Amino acid sequence: MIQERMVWLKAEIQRHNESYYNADSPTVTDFEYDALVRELKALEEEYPLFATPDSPTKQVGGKPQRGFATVTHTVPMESLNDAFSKEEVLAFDAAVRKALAGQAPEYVVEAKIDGLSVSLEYENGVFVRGSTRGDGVTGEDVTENLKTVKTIPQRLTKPLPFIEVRGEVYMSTDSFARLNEQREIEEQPLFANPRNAAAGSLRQLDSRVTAQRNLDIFVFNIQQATGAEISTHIQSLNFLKELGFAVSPMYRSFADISDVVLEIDRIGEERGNLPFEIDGAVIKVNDFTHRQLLGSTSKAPRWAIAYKYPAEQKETQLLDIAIKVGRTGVLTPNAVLSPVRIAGSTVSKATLHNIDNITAKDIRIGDTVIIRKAGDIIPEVIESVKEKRDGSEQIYQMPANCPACGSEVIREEGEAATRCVNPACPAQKIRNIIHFASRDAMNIDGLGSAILQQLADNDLIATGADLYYLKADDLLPLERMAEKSAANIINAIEASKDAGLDRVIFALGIRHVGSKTAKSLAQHFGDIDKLAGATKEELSQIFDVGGAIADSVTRFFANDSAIDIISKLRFAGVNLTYESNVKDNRFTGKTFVLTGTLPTYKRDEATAIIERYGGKVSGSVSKKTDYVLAGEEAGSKLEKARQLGVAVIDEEEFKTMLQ
Ligand code: 0OX
Repeated sequence: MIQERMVWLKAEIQRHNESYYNADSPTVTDFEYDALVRELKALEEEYPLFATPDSPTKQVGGKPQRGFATVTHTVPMESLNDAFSKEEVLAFDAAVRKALAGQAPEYVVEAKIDGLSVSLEYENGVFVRGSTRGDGVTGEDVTENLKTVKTIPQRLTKPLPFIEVRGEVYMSTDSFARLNEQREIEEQPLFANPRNAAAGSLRQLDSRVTAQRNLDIFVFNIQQATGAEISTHIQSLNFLKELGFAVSPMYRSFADISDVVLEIDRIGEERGNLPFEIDGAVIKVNDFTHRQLLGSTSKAPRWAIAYKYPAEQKETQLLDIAIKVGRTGVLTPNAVLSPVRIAGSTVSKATLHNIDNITAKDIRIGDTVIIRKAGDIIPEVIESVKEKRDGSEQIYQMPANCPACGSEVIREEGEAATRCVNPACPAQKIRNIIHFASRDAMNIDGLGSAILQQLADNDLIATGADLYYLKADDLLPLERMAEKSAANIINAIEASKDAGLDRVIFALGIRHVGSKTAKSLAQHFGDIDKLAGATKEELSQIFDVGGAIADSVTRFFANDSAIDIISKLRFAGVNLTYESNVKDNRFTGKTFVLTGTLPTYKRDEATAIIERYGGKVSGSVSKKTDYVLAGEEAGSKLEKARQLGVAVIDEEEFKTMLQ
C-alpha cells in the first residue's frame, strides 16, 4: 500500500516535471506539486527500504529542478568588457586602431540599459522563441513570458525567413515604483532596483504574473538573419527599427574618440531624466568588416566596450530629518538635504534607513554628509564628515508620536523599525482597509484595491468599519462602476456582517495577529468586548498566544480609534460574537486530522464544520489526535493513524456524527 503510493507519487512528479521541461502548460499548481514532493520525501524518510535511487527527490539540491526548458544559443550571447575611466576608453581606441592597422574605425555610442539580455527568434516574421542569456551559451526558454511584453512585436513588418535579435528587457522606473508600492501593501519583499524586478518578473513560472509587470525591451543587435544584407551596426539598428522593434535609444556614430568621450558625458548628464535606468554607455565599432578583424576573446568581443558610470557621491548639508510614515506604519527617517546635482538629477532627499543606522554612523542634523546615488533609485546618506562640525550640530531622536496621526509610536524588542499602530492612522488607512476586505479577513467580493483607493480618496471611508455605511449611490460615481456591480458590492458588504468574530479580529490588522491567532482569540473570548478588555496576563495564558501578541493586542485596544471602529461595526450589525457560529459542542475537546480527497467536502468546508461544533483541526497525527478523516489517496497520515491506533473515519461516518 505504502510502496504503491510511493511508486504513484514518483510517476506523478516525473510527469509534472516533463510537462514543465517541455514548456507545455503546467499540469499542477506549484503548491500541489510541492505537496507531492513533500509527501514522497516524508515517506522515503519513514520507509527507506522503499526509497529508490531514481527518485525525483534525489535530483540536484535534493529537490527536482523545476523551471524552464533550456535553449542553446547557436550564436553565443557574448558579454562586454568594462571601462571605469576615460583612460580605459582611450586605451580601447588605441587597441582598436592597432588591430585595424591604419584603417580608421567609426564608433557607435549607445546608452547601456540596466536590465537583462534576451534573445528573440522569428520565423517568417513570427515570434517563435525567446530565451534568457544564461551563461551566454545556454539560457532558459521564456517564450510565453516574453509574449506578454507589449514592446516585443509578435509579427515583424517583413516576413524574413529567419532572424534572431538580442535586446535588453527592462522595467521603467515608474512601473518599478508602482510594483514596489503594491508589494508594500501586500507585505511582500520589495525589489531593490528595476533590474532585479525585471529579472524576477521574466523568470516567473506563470506568465500571467509577468503580464502584470509591465516589462519593456530595447533591441540592440542582430545575432543572425537570413534574407538581410547588412554591413554596419547603424544599418542594423535602422533595419531593426523598420521591422518594428524598439531599438537602443540615443544611438549615434562618431569618427573621433574625443567625440565618443563627450557623448559618454552627455548621456551621463541625461541619466537622471530618463524613464528607465542605465548603468553605462556602450561603445561599438560600426563596420562589420572591422569587427571581423578585431574578433573576440573567450569572454567578450574586442570591438565593443561598456563604460560604467561611477556611483556618484557628493557632499552636502543635512538640513533636517523628516519622518515618512509608510503604509505599513513604519516610520522612516529621511534626510532633508541642501539640493545637489548627482548622477544627472537634483537630489534634496535621501534615506537614513532607521534610527540604529543614524546612531551607529553618528549622523547629526547640521552635519556635512556624503550621499550616494547608485543603481538603486533612492539616494542614501553614507556618512557624515566629522571634521566639518562646528558644534552646532544636533543629535537626532525618533519622535515619540506618529507625525501622520499623533498617536504614540512603538519599537518592539529586537526590531530596528519604529512603528505607528493606530488603526486609523491616515498614512496606513488604505493598506488597512484593503486588508480588512481581503479574502482571509471579511472576504468582501468585488472590493479590489482600485475601488477602495477611490473610496478613500473621496473621503467616503477611513477605516474598514466605514464600508458598512456605504450606499450604492456612493459607489456609482466611481470609475467603471455599473449599477449591477455596485449592487453586488453592497450585497457582499452586507453578507460579510456574518463572517464571524475570528475574521473580524483578523480584519482589524492587529500586529502579529494572523488568522490562526485570531481564531484562538475568538474561541477563547467569545466576544469582542471581552477581548478588548483582556489584560496581558489573561492573553498570555492562552495556548499559542505569546508575549509579543499579548503586548500588541492590548496596545491595539488601548487606542481610541480601535474602540471607535468596534462601535461602528457593532452599530452596523456586524456579528461580534463567536458563540453564534458554534452550533453545538459535540466536538469540544476533539482534534481531527484531515487527509486525502473527500468525496464531497473540500478541506476548508470540513474544517469549518468541525470548528462549528467546537472541534479543532490539526495538521499532523499524534497520540492526541481523536479522529483522522480520510478520503481518496490518503497518504502517510493515514498510515500513522493506524500505527498509533487513532480512529480513522471516512466522510460517510463523519456525516453520521453530524446528524
Ligand atoms: C545594453 C546593451 C548591452 C552585447 C555583446 C556584444 C555587444 N544593455 O543596453 N549589450 C550591448 O551590446 C553588446 N549593447 C547594449 N546596448
